[in-house]
Amino acid sequence: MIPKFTTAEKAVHDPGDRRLVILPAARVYWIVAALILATVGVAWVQYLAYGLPEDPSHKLTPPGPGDPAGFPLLIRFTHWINFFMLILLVRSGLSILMDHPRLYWNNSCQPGSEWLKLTPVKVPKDKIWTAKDDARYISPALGLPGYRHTVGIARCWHFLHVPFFLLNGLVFVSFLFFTDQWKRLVPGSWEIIPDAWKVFVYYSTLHMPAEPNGFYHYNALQQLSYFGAVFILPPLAMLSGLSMSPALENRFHWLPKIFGNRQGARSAHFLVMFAYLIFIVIHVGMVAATGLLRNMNHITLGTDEAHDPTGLYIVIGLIAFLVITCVAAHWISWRHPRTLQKAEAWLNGTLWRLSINNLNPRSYFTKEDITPYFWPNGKLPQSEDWKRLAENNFADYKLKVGGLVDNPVELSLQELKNLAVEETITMHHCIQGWSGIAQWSGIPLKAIIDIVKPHPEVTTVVFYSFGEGLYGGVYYDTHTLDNCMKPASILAWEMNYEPLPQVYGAPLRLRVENQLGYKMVKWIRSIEFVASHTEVGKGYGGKNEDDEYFDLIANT
Ligand SMILES: Nc1nc2c(c(=O)[nH]1)N[C@H]1C(S)=C(S)[C@@H](COP(=O)(O)O)O[C@H]1N2
Ligand SMILES: [Mo]
Repeated sequence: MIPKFTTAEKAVHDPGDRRLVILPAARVYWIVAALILATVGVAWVQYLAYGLPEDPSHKLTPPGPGDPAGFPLLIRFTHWINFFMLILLVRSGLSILMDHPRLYWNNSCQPGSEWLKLTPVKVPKDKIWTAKDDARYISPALGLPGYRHTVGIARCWHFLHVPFFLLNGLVFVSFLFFTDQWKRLVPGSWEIIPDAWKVFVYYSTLHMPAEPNGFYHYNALQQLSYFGAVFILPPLAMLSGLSMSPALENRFHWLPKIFGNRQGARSAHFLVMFAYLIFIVIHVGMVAATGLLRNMNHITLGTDEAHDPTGLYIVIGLIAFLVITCVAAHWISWRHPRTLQKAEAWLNGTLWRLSINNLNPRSYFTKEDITPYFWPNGKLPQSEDWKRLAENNFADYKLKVGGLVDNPVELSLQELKNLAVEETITMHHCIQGWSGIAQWSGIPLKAIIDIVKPHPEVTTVVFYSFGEGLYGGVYYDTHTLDNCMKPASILAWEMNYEPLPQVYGAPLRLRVENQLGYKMVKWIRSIEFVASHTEVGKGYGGKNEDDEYFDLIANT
């Protein structure tokens, strides 16, 4: 089922160059080698020098009255729901990742400073290379929805799953603690650590320790890894995910610092995904190797039958259903993306509007934090009027402000500068995943609003660009009047103490800090006050919202 791309869409989504590469920085090889040596290497040394340790599984006593036995229906059910959603989250996450296929531990995102590259491209120095140029193709067999530059649709899938994933996890964990089931996962003593090591020495030297019946017990290493998958990875996924939100980063500057910085959080989010993949591979492998039929019966029917194949058949059925779900998701992505976008707006758009969209950004960064690199994005305007104005250094530029206002105005750059100035140093968060910190100086939107006096029915401010969108047509975006009134919402003419360069949006560009980069229109031609964003363009709130299914509210 191949999507029906128009020629323009094909050029964006289905490029000729589809190479998938995985290029870790040299230091990553050293770290991985050191980790393997410190674990498997040490296990082998211990085995060769002292032989196999005593098998700690012998310590497991037969289950007593207060011990968990079997797998209640709710555990089995939430386990499989979790598996389904995890696969969809990983696949949509991969599509998001490939829109900026580089991972860093620094906020600057300077090409060359990555610890992992998923692109063979070296950023050219002799021409403008935008972050959008840099996006990579991923096969729809791996990514949801796959292809190149499909971050809007991928985010709909990713975020639509998050609330249900959390809810399912909450039900699972609450159930554990309402019953005796938590005893399976939560270690009773610190002895679990040396015991898990002993089990590890068995596995890594290719021996099998005695297998406890998982209906009642797990071995020490198994218990520790399940504990990690249930109690450690999910909070890390949540915190690193939240740390990428511009609204949260602007208000709670300590949040991304848990992971070093904002790009550290993005890298950690990726590493959590990677840890889950490794967990799934080992978990499934071990489950198959240690009594496939019995284990399948445990987790489907909840019975302890060693020879009945029913459980296995059910799991094969579940996996077939997962494949059908993935094909259906592919079909929805390309045939009904608007429905997906509306569902996302209905659920998460509402949640964010009621919560983090109300936060005020707090200034925090200083001159020292300004990053040496700042990815450019978008197409430089091709319009004759912009080029003519640029030739004259925008001396003849007039910003037109109108719509539902008492007092429409046209203001030159000098007139704007005489009105009011606000300076900020902030982090830019592009939807693709990269960031950068810069100083901006310009007029607070509040000062313009005070002059034009919007009518009471105005809820939304539209910013039109001289430039065009990805598929042609005027680039524009909208912001709520509330967000325009916030601190650090400015029309900037200065970047890093220099006049705003052309690539970065001269003569004026928007900064509205709690939102993602695509809402910060560059090369601004005019401003219009309207009653609703639905009256403009296709009605979804901006050029990218109209054409690429981006969120109207971009707090995450
Ligand atoms: N007119 C216009 N403004 C635009 C864009 C664009 O394509 N056209 N791209 C947006 C996106 S996606 C981002 S991330 C920022 C990039 O700003 P920068 O070039 O200063 O990094 O500009 C935003 N403003
Ligand atoms: Mo962006």
